Amino acid sequence: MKNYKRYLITSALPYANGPIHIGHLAGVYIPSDIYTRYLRMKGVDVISICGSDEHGVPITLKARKEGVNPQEIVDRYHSLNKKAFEDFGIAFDIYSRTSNKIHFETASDFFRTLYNKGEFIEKSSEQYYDEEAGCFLADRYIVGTCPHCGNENAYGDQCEKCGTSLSPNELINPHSTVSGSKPVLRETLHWYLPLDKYEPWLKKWILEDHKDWKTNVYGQCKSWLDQGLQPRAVSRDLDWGVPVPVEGAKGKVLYVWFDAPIGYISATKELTPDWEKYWKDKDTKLVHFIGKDNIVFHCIIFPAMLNAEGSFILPENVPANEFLNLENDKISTSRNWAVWLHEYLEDFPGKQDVLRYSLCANAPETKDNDFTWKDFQARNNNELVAILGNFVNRTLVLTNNYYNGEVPARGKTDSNDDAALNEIGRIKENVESSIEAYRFREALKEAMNLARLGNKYLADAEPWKVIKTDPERVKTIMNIALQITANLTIVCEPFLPFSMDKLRGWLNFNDLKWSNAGKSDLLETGHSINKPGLLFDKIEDEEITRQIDKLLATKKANESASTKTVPGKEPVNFDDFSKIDIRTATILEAEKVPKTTKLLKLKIDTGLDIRTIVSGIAEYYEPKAIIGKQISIVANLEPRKIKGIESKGMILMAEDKDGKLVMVSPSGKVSNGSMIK
Ligand code: B3M
Ligand code: ZN
Repeated sequence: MKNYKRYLITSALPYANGPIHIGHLAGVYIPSDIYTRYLRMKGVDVISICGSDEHGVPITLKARKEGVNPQEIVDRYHSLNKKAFEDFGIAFDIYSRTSNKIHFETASDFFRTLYNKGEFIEKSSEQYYDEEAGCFLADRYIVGTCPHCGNENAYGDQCEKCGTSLSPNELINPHSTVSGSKPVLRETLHWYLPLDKYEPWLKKWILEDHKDWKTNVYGQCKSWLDQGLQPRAVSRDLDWGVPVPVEGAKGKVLYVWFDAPIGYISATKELTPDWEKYWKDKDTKLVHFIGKDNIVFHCIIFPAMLNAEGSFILPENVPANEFLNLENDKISTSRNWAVWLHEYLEDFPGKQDVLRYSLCANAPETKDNDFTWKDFQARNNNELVAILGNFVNRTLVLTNNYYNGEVPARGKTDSNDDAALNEIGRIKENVESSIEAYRFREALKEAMNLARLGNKYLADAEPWKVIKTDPERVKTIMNIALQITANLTIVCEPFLPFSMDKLRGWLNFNDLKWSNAGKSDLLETGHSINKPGLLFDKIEDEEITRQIDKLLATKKANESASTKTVPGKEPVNFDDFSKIDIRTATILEAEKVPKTTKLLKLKIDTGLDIRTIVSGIAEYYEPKAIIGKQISIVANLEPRKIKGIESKGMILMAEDKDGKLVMVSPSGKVSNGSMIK
């Protein structure tokens, strides 16, 4: 394996069009944070880059929806998200934004370099145009039916149902999301990156040289490359974004997926004047942390751009995660189906590590996974409290009780002691190799094994019993338990930084070097520790029920919002209204109309007469069940022949949102023929 001089870690730049939720954390930012913290503890040169993606249709659509300027949207969410990451201890060296001047310059320079090298194809073509709104329809401005899976809400750039990347011309029955109108075709000029030209190079670079990439990442790349690459437009007709920096490009901006990854470069420039050593020296290891929907952009398009430019390094790895669901349903910003970081902190103040822990333990590393509040509670109560918290607490409390907080000397060790001490080193190595292989769930499990080891060691050695018979021996036991505790503050640090910081405070131990992990003499004899507090506390059922109820309320609100209430009708005057003869009646007989599925033939008593009405309710009512039922009818509707039967009048029905019909009946008994007015 190559020895790198430095590391450049990037995490996908979230769109500044909504707050950060647990799906973002689990998929991208917790893994990148663990990796970065681990490298920092190793003392290597590492920088971690992130920021807001402030361009593209996701931003302008949100602004349009709220009737505000896009700038207002990105300002709002940039500060909210920056704070959320800080609150959760995500270890970026910079959280920049793509609306910065330095980014405009960097992205324009990049485009111009490629343009001057003749790397683009300049092509005029017909594209969909919304005549009502007066704009071209790219990406999410246009929806239609996916030609691959039939999803009726596929976007112009991607079908979110089957994951296929699309262009607007492939959509069946396309319509504008701006005005809803049917678009027309209009001629427009754009610049294309000829991905087909890079195909042979990409095939070798990914399929041969990067067989080590995660199978989900490698698989997606392979399927793209197998299908064959096409030139891809890198400009758009929009007024929000980085203007295309060449003559004759008025009203055109860079495609957001062209400018956003360059955002990693501009953020590095903003961070340090020494930025080139991170981006242009082959001894830098570049790692992109992303979610699976970003794979093609980071593994194919951006590398092709970097390759075309010529002076930059390429990613060494792109450890993309799959998606996290919430309580069995896809996380969705528009349906408010998410746990938002800022709301979590209001409900669970100070419990950042509990969320970090449960998201990492359950991370969607190889397949989509589900976050449930019950699992969250169990992870806290059965693992953090019962395993880690319990071990640390026993060790620190006993040390305070027996030795007034001073680390006792370790005497002669027995074979159990030696086994435990050896195990510390083995666990450290396992955590390390798992992190380096981007297997963070496994790494966390190993780190927790150190606390498990501690618990087992204490349970076997029983210092609380031995203290009565052999107090000298207890000194050795407690010394070893304390060394395990000190090791925990190192190996658990990447996962649980807030709690380990607390623990180091109680231990009076601050030597946070990864190379210290595995050692059995981190705390010297006579070293003083402080009085501990509780590392974790139990989460009660009520707190979990409250969160589940909150989600149920969201589900309800979504259901009623999706009810399409028919718009109100034009007013009518009272005279017109009173022309309609609405009255009560009783069903005397009911039978299905032969050879139909929907119709019932009803004999009814209207108080005026006994007559026949044919009604389309057979799908909802059994004939037998409605005999004797009192209903409401329009008695003076002109008679009509339905399936050869003369129907005199109409039964009043309420039509539910799903089209289901329910008969309108008086709520108390009245005589047949009573007027309804
Ligand atoms: N803004 C897409 C996303 O949030 C995106 C990533 C850009 S990384 C250069 O899914
Ligand atoms: Zn599809």
